[in-house]
Amino acid sequence: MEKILNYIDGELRAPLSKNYLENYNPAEGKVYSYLPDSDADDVHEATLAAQSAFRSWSSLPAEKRSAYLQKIADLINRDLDQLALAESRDQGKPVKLAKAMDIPRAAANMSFYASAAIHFASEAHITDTQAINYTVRNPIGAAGCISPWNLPLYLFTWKIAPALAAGCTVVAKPSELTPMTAYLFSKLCMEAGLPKGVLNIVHGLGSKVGQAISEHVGITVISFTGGTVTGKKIAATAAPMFKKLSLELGGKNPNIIFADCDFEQAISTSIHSSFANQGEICLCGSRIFVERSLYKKYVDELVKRTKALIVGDPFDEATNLGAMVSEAHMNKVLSYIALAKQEGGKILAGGNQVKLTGRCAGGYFLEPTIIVGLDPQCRTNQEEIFGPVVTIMPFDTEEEVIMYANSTSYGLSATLWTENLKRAHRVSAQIKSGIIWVNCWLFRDLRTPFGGMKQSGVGREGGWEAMRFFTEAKNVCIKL
Ligand code: TXE
Repeated sequence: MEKILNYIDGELRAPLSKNYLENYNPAEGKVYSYLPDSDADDVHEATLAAQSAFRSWSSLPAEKRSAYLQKIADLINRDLDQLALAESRDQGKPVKLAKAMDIPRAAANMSFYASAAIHFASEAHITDTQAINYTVRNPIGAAGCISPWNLPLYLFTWKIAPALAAGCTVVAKPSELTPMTAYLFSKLCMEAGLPKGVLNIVHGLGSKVGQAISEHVGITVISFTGGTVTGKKIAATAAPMFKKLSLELGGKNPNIIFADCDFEQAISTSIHSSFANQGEICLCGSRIFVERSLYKKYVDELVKRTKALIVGDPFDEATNLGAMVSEAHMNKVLSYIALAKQEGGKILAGGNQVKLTGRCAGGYFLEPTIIVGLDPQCRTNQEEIFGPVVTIMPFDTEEEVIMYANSTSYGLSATLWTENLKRAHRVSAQIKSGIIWVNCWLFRDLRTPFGGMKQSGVGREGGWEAMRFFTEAKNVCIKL
């Protein structure tokens, strides 16, 4: 069985402990490869490599850094099919989704920041006739990038690319649940000739490798995407060391449907925003609020279309929902469905585990699930479930739905469906989320700031925000 290796100082290395963890294919419920069970010693080696590569990488002309990133983007595009298959095998998602979204987006992340590297600029301020100030933005040093399992290569590259473009070197850790595409990515970096030590990838558990990255004094900036509980742990370790932090955490996003919406668009997009990637996207709209006059029509149609979705083998082109990432996560989602029933919820679609036959007989599959009859304040409507489960609730007024939308501790994204332009602006202004989508969902322009409010995180990724995050600003003031 294949053994994944760490990528440290330009070469593939076994973990120093020689210990490995099992890597499951969740669609089959079987181990299909092994990944390094690395620890603080491997992180230390990776950090030393990143520190020693920093001087030359940060002083390389931006055009050369850009060329490396673009070369890696080209190699991702070349290997799109192989990477999509690996992503699907690791994560459980339909391979067609990995081909259409995850892998093209990973290539786009590299390309976007290849361009950003050469267009990045800093500011000058003329203070009347008295002084000229100019800002110098220098890369900080060795950066720690810790990413989750739901969109593995997509989110991994979303962190690494701006760090490298800004001139930082990197110690990165993919999720232990989905290590394969990061391993294939390390081979592409070697093929692209990326200088040794510029990017180091250490595989293993969050409690060992992730914790060691947070603690290491040689890593001065950390970009993390994952659960809110983990984000708190990282902040508790890194903040007293005054490390710069960007934390992209969970969400409990409202999907608000006004009666004047384009019904067909609202329904067909709601199917995606509810169940894409088995609902394992932090931006999924898990709480659907529908204006009362449209409520019955919307619920009936969403239930009908949800029941028609195919839960199946991720390699099958017809499949809409693949496997949940792990047995533990499937059980967590099932426990929330049980909680919803205890809280008085009525299941209108789904609610159960799906048992497939053949290759996927041992896999972790769930039906897409719609629940109604719950209070917006109950736990089901307050806690992140991160699975193919949505609740639908009616509302009467704009004020009421804004209050519901803002009533959780999260504030990542929100979606509004209305043809009334004034209302779209008015409501968007009052919702406390980092992203508001009006009449669309998951539409991304990589130049825009991305991130959450409240317990959905701190800091912003995307565009110049990410480039600035990986640099330290210094002002030079010249008196005239
Ligand atoms: O993620 P973790 P988990 C949410 C979702 C999910 C919950 C928990 O609700 O059910 O989080 O998921 C690394 N120091 N999201 O536990 O642990 C870990 O190895 C440093 C939302 O699987 O947050 C992995 O690489 N790192 C989310 C990464 O953190 C640590 C996506 C994320 O895993 C660590 C995923 C530690 N002490 C889950 N412990 C989103 N916002 O998109 C773990 N890690």
